[in-house]
Amino acid sequence: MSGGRHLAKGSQKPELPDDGVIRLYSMRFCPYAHRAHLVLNAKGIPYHTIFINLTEKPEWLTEFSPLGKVPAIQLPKEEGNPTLIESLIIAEYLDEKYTEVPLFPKDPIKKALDKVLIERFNSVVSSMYKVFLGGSEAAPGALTDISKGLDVFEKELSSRGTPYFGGEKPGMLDYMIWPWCERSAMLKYLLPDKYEMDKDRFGKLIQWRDLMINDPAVKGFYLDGETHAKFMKARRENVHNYDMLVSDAKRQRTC
Ligand SMILES: N[C@@H](CCC(=O)N[C@@H](CS)C(=O)NCC(=O)O)C(=O)O
Repeated sequence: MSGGRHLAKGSQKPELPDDGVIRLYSMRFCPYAHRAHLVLNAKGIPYHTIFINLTEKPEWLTEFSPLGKVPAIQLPKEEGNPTLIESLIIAEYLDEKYTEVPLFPKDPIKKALDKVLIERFNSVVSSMYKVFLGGSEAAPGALTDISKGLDVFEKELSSRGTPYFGGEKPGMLDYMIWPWCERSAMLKYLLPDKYEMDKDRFGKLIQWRDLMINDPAVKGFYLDGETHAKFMKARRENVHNYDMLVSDAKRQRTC
């Protein structure tokens, strides 16, 4: 909707067609917004994306996202044209509303246990960000904490005996943890010793990662580790290069 550019302070509220299509307020490098893109893509739900500059937020953002965060989705087909925030709430709403491609297990206990695992993944996320933002010297022990956190998921995948947490196809747990798993490929570029996952310790997760990269929903919003690292390195210097991909594409077109 915004041509891939992130709308900032002073920008006009985007004019949207009266087509009843969901609008997703996003930021290209936000892992939480990434979750919403994955669910929408996996379910084949059409949507318009409005990318937001989160350091210079447009004045109108809070009309759609009261806390000024992404993701937020606007639902023109629902009574009163409501918006939803919080990636997990958005994901669960979409799963309940669009049932053709179910992502959470139907069985309430299985669903609840998957939600527990999504919650437990948060500790992996916080350790990852310590390294992403500060490097391993700035966060001693963080790499060990990431591995310890991932042990739980390696064990879980092994005991399920299926290629994905969701079974033969990715399910909600797969998609909810993927944004950070995709970003873990940054470690190779952010750490001096070209970090790679231990193949013996994380054999199942490595196979899972290779399958996930080829999943159509993932492919639809995928960025490689080098690109994520480029954004993150700038962020370390307090530069938020939101339009990095837009400018890259423009440069490619003009040369
Ligand atoms: N718990 C929220 C987290 C969303 C979040 O923190 N998004 C960040 C971008 S990755 C954001 O909008 N930050 C802007 C701000 O906090 O002002 C979710 O799951 O959706």
